[in-house]
Amino acid sequence: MRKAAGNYFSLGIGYVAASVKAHGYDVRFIDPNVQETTPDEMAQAIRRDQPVLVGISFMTPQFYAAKEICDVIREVSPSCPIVLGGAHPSVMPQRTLREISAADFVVFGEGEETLVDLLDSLRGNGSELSAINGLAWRNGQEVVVNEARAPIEDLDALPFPDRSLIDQLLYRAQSFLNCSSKRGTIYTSRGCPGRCVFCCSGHRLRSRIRERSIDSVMTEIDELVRVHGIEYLLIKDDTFTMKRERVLAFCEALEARHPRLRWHCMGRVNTVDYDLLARMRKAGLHDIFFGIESGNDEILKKARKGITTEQSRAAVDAASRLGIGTYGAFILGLPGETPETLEQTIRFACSLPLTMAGFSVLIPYPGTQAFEDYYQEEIEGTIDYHSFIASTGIHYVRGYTGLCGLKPEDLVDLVGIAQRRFYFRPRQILRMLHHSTPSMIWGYAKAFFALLAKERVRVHRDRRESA
Ligand code: B12
Ligand code: SF4
Repeated sequence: MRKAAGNYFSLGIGYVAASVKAHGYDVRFIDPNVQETTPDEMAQAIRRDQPVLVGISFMTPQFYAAKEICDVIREVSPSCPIVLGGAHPSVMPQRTLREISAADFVVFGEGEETLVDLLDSLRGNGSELSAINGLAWRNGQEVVVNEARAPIEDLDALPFPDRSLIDQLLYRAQSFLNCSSKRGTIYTSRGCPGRCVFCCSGHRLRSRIRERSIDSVMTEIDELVRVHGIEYLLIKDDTFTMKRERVLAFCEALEARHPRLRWHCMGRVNTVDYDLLARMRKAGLHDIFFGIESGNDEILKKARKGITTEQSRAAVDAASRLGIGTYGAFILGLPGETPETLEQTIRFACSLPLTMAGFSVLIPYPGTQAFEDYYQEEIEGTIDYHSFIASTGIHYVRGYTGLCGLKPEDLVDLVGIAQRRFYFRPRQILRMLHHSTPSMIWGYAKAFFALLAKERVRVHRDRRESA
């Protein structure tokens, strides 16, 4: 998983740490993913540092790891308050506190202000716990979920994410079309107005789009270039291209200040056209991510994606004509899928001039509409969070495979088949080579042989089964 997704410095933790530091608190940071810290080493760190509070950030697939860390901390330090934050606790604060008994608090939603309020309250010079918006806490046996905190309006007022917490060279953030190893990530806006059924940003984490000023963004980019030496910037906003005027202003400023910087962003096919992409290209855009999801317009409607296949084709064509690398993401097993619509999606992907494509099985993550639809009948406490990882998520596609008549394992197999049909084409290989640096070619070669090996295993298995 880490290899596939690359590893990222958590901007969320960076933001929260910067805010509490600005209020006079000291922060120590451990990232077990890149520092390979064992639970024992964490226990030692707690004993040594005697923190006034420990915070843990996690997404759903890391649920059990987070739970284990909480247990370790509780054992070493029975009275140290533990607070949980990040995507998973944010979308189910009450349930998280019930399921992780060693934790004391959940900060749900944006954490900068809530955590400062909590620290002040614990020190005895702040508000009562019940008055801190965005906080879930324990009142005896009861879990209390306070009112949500209003989204932070003035993002410029926040200090930049504290990247001094850890050696940034430990991170290898990926865009799949990396053009330099000296890369860094940034968030220039928060929120997404989308409503896609498979995504938390458009559902539980939903909030109006709020933007930082271009000046503030440029000052952070200056720091990334000067202090961290980055040559390739990954803009991780949910949809960077949502507002055309802002993208144009960004391009203007970036070109003037960092004409050699190359960058990647998350686009949306119905918000770009040839002219906009041409301007972005001129300002250094190297590659763009498009969530294309399906090759069938009815399925796109059911997924509430708000785009059409025609818009996807136009966007990918335009980017390709301009020499911008494109990564198209497709989901197999969306609500209402049939074997025919799945086939249409694979064909559609192969018909587009994409540099790369990724296929995954729909996983109804907590916080999404898909989760609520699938789990509406489930009883508390029966969710196995191990399964919320694409490659092992078989159980979680059952709700939808019932609709498309495919067995869950067939849907997983279909991901492999789609990848092979997409990548094992001479034209596709040439297209990728055209966009590659020597180190990327080595990476592609390894991925190519891995796919080939999987194909041999599959053919062998099919032969055995039919014998
Ligand atoms: C960048 C990113 C990644 C990166 C790295 C994440 C990281 N370390 O930060 C990578 C590529 C590794 C990644 C991987 C995955 N991701 Co991701 N990712 C994102 C993305 C696009 C941006 C995260 C970000 O930087 N946000 C900006 C910061 C400012 O916000 P934030 O992280 O939420 O932090 C704020 C609050 O949450 C809170 N907070 C956060 N941590 C803490 C800690 C404490 C103690 C406190 C008090 C507060 C607090 O305060 C912060 C500041 O306001 C989000 C989408 C999104 N809109 O957030 C998805 C998202 C978090 N990812 C998601 C998913 C599903 C995944 C994967 C499971 C996908 C997959 N199938 O492979 C994997 C999991 C990998 C794993 N190891 O298990 C889902 C989470 C769903 C869920 N229920 O958990 C999201 C929400 C996407 C979505 N829209 O559905 N992801
Ligand atoms: S998939 Fe993209 S457009 Fe849809 S809700 Fe999520 S972030 Fe927004």
